[in-house]
Amino acid sequence: NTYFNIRMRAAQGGAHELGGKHISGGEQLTTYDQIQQAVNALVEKGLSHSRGNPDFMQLQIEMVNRPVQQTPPLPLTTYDVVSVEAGQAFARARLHHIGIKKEVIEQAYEQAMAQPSMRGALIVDARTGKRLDLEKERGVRVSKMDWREANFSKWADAHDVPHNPRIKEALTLAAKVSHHPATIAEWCWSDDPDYVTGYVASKDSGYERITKLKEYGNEQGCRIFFIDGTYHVDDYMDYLKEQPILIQW
Ligand code: PML
Repeated sequence: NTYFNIRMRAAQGGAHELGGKHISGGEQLTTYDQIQQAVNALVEKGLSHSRGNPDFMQLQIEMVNRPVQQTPPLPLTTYDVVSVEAGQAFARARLHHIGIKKEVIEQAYEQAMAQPSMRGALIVDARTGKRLDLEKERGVRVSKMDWREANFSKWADAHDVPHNPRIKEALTLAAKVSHHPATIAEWCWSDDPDYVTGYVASKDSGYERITKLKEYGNEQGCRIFFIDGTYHVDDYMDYLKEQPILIQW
């Protein structure tokens, strides 16, 4: 089966490259006969965002050349925390439990916070805390992944998870990232000022949602991949950007 990756990004105040503010983005990986439907869904997503109306939108339709791999979703757990401090402390405890040293967690956190407008991910050596990617203030964008709506719906019903596109997208990304043998853990929260839930994920501990990792109104997100630094970072980035993956329950 030939697949196509459809990508949408929307901004306000002109194109992203010309200084416009990012409003929303999204991707779908579909077969040829589903392209129209995917385009419609992505345009709708770009037009109806809580951050306002875009004045720039770009759509890209690209045939995918590599064979699509499949991977199952990560098991999901939600931890309710009472405050940002409790959530941040809990996230650190989970990362430490996965095997990451406290100094490394702090060093990665500091590096992420030093890049307030970064939309992609930071790749960090899980032993040293050193940043491995060379994407500067942009960070690494994970791409070419999807989870068919019908399959996600069945999974969500069976696990009592809300049918929420944001959760679906985060789960899809986390499953793709953790599927790579170099990945030890991921730590993420949104840059959306109205969304404060984030997660820690790994192959063994699954996708652990933490209900408060920042205050409302805060636009600084975070996405860190802690990896085994003995892997070649170029191969790892190529996997994140180019290897098509479908989540299949
Ligand atoms: C969730 O599980 O509720 C999603 C958390 C991460 C959202 C990341 C994002 O929106 O960019």
